[in-house]
Amino acid sequence: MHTTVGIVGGGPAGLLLARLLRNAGIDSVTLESRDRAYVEQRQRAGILEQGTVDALRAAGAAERMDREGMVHHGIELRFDRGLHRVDFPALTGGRSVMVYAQTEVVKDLIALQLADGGPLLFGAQVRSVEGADGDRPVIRYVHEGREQTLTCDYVVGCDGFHGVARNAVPESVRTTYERTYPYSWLGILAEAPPVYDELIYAHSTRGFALASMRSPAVSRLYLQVPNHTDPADWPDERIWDELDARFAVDADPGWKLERGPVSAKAVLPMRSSVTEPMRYGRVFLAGDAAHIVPPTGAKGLNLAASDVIVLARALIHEHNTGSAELLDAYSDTCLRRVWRAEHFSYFMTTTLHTDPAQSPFDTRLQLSQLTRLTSSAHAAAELAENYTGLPIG
Ligand code: FAS
Ligand code: PHB
Repeated sequence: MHTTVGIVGGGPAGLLLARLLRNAGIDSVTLESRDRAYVEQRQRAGILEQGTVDALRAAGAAERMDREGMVHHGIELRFDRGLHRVDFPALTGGRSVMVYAQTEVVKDLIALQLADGGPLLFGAQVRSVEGADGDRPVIRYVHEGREQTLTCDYVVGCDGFHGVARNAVPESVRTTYERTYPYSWLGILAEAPPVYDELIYAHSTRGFALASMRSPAVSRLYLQVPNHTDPADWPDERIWDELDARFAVDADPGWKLERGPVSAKAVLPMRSSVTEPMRYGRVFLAGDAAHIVPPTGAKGLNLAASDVIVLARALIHEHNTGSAELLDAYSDTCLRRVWRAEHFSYFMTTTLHTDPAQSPFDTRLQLSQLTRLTSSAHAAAELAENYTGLPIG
């Protein structure tokens, strides 16, 4: 089989790219190793930047998002037992974010792809991507028990941090920059109505906590835990008690979360990672296949989206004009934005989390930074601009 663009991975990056190419009349084949149910229920991100929302709308993939998503015009920061709101539109000239889970974005894109897009194969395990420096790179994969090959004009690795497409970039030209963090997140999904209107990010000497949501009836909550924490050591009541303790503020001593049955519980390690370059010959990397951010800045899913928005623009330009100039600029164009998001995610993570080894001096620096963020419009604007998303491309 041959296709113009072979896409490895059917997560948000691969699915959005397939949609953008289909709308421009460019054929693709998407190979996803897992089954549809697994991909659609995998709990991950919850916040869409303005640019991601705009791209989903332009791609005709936003009808349910616009009906069920929740537009948020700010977040609340809690620290030193006080609370402060960051007003996005006032600080960014009108930008906001959309609360709409990655699971729902993936469901919407899969439904569209199966309805009228190019082939989307589930249970297709890609073994290797070969011939990146030739004219016809080849994807080798196993599907329905049989070894298969897909020849392509271009291959895009959208197969995440544990994917294989990255290996198509020879080690001799590939550099990976990374950082790990001395803590993780314990995340829960609870059938409990959020008692807050916007996301709450809390710094406390007990550790970080985040209150997010999936709907008016479902809460999504996270708390900082030591690395290698076993979720079984955190029964539901212990989680609720700890979250209440970390969100406590003097202005409202009775403030408590609404509790309810916990339907999902998992520990997520924190990692920053960037692989350069994001292109080698006719193979491109996008999303988590190229970079990872700690989720504190809500950038992971949105970086995946911005990569494929830039790449689709470049592939369409080449398809329509024969010029490869945007393809040649792809890696540098994306990496400028990737490193900006890496820094913002690092900043949010190290400012809001309590490193077990940090000194009281370090804690005073964090509180000084948080006070600056909530007392200076200039400092708050830098947070708001990064959180709602910097311009793409
Ligand atoms: P993905 O990893 O989503 O998709 C890659 C796809 O490729 C997967 O479906 C995989 O099955 C498939 N694949 C892998 N190897 C393959 C192979 N050899 N052959 C075929 N298919 C293959 N981001 C946030 O902004 N906020 C969050 O709260 C947040 N929470 C997260 C929690 C977890 C546990 C994880 C792992 C990530 C989280 N992220 C979060 C980041 C996450 O949302 C990613 O940024 C986003 O999924 C990136 O999308 P993709 O690049 O498409 O990669
Ligand atoms: C989420 O809703 O899952 C979420 C929101 C904001 C973050 C991270 C995760 O920074």
